[in-house]
Formats: sequence, C-alpha cells, structure tokens
Amino acid sequence: MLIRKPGKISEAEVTPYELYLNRRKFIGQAGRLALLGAIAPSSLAACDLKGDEAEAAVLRGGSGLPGSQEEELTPYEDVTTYNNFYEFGTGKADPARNAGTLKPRPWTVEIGGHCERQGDYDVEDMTGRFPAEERIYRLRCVEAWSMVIPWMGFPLKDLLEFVQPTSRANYVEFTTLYDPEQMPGQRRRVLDWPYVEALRMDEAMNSLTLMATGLYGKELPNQNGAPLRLVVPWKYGFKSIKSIVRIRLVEDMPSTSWNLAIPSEYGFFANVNPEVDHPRWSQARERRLGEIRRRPTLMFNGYAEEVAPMYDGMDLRRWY
Ligand SMILES: Nc1nc2c(c(=O)[nH]1)N[C@H]1C(S)=C(S)[C@@H](COP(=O)(O)O)O[C@H]1N2
Ligand SMILES: [Mo]
Repeated sequence: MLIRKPGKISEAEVTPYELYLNRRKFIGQAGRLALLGAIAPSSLAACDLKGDEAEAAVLRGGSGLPGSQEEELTPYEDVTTYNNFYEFGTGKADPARNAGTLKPRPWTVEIGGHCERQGDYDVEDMTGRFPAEERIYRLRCVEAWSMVIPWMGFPLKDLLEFVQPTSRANYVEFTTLYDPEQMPGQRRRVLDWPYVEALRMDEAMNSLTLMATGLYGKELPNQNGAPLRLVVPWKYGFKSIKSIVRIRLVEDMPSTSWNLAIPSEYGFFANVNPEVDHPRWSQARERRLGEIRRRPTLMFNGYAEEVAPMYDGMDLRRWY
C-alpha cells in the first residue's frame, strides 16, 4: 500500500495510528468510505487534501455523525492495550497480553427467540451481507476513562430487520463465547460466565447502535472483542459486549452480567449520565486516555439529541 510520508518511512516503522491518520488525510473528504482493504490508493489521488484542510478532515472524523466533531482520535496503541475484557484477566493490560488464545475464525452467531429467521449465521456471511461503514464514537467506561475510536461495523438495525423480530420481541439479549480453553479468565468466577448484555428493542434499533467488526480500518483485535462486538455510544462501556456468539430476541427484560454481579451499582440501562453518580464515585467528569486534565462528561455521552427521546418520561435515577 502506498503511504505518503516524508522521509520514506516504511509501514513497519509507523504505528497503526499514524498509518491511519495518513490514510485519512490521503483519502480526504471522499466521504464515508469503507476503509477496510478494497480501496486502491491510486484511485484516490484526485481527492488528496493539503495542509489545514486535510488536518480538519481528520479531526472532524468525516463520518458526519453528531457528537464526534473536533475530537482527537485516541491512539491505536491505547485503544488496543488498555482494555476491559475479564475473560482474559481483570487488569487493563491483561486482554492485550492474553487474548491470543481466542480464535475469531471460523465463528458462528446463533440468532434465536422471537424472530422469523432464526438460525446459525457465519460471521463472514454477516459481514458480506451487511457492509461495514466507519463510525467515530466516544466510548465512556463506567470507571470514568474515555476514548474516541474509529469503528468499522454495521448497524444492529440492519441485522434485526433481516431476521424480522415478531411482535413479542421487546428486548435483544447478547451472549459472549463461553470457552475457558480460549478464554482462560473464565476459570475464575469473577463474573457469572458467560458474559451477557441486553438492550431494549428501540435502543437496539437506534441507528447509532453498531455491531463492530473492526477499528482503525483493520479487523477487530482479539482484545477489543473479535470478531463481533456491540458498540452503544451513549451507554457505559460495559454494555458493549465482546466476542458475541448468541443474539436472542426476548419478551422480558433479561438479566445482564454486571447487574447480576452488583445490582446496586450497575443497572440495566447504564446510560452515560453526569448527574447520576456511581455509588462509589462521581460520573461528572472523565479522563480521556492520553490527557491529564479531566473533562466534563456529557449527558448521554454527547448523543442526547439522537437518543434522549427514547427515555422521555423515565426517571433516570431509578432506571440507571
Ligand atoms: N465479554 C465481555 N465484554 C465486555 C467486557 C468484558 O469484560 N467481557 N468489558 C466491558 C467494559 S467494562 C468495557 S469499558 C468495554 C471496553 O472495550 P474496549 O476494551 O474495546 O475499550 O468492553 C465491555 N465489553
Ligand atoms: Mo467499562
């Protein structure tokens, strides 16, 4: 691949973060592009940008999604080495160190419950059927750190419309792989394995809700939840369940892992809310990885305009 970098630095010498920024500049304002593979650099020479214009395109994120303006991307290095994925250990550095045992291909996702097209879906078929697009989203962990990540993925909505939920489908439940051979952290009972999460149907159908298959224009690294993970940008990070093997459409509100583990601290909705503190710490501020000074946390993580109407009339202190 052709990367224009002063001084002819080879690909091997620059980080994926620099590579990505370069590629973004190179591609410029060509719009919403599927950065995964396929694009021939030569065909893009015409839309190369210069100087400030190019820089602005990078920072704006180009995905055109509200809430992502003027945000600097969190370096690839941080996104892929500072993780929560308890199946590989409870330390932030553990997933990057230990997730090599996960085999993300071949991978089957069982879709069941109240829908017309139940079945086992190969993840390759899914990515073929629902082409990935890029979305730059903030991820706000309940522990009060945050990142800005360029995800690749398809809207969960596309998959749900394909499987055709019936009128009894009120919630969507997701389950992570259970296999202590691949996920050695499951030998310890830190959580009730397998990890489970769920969304209400309107949340699942919201166009911001993404099934992520990649980040920074590359396939998802194992530690970030390969081959398929959920991203719900207005909710705390723990809702973004990784390495999904089962999706079920259900009638009643499902139990979820963190809610089961510590119900007084983690509710079903887990909407980012600076006004509702965690019982043991404030949620008013957050530390963006790579920054020292903490910044204020935004209501619904900055996506209020798109998602607040779903919670009209709900007491968000009760439904935390
Ligand atoms: N299966 C599974 N999914 C998970 C977790 C986990 O421990 N297991 N941790 C969650 C938490 S608490 C956060 S903050 C995000 C972190 O995602 P990242 O490591 O890609 O930043 O993943 C979420 N998804
Ligand atoms: Mo988290």
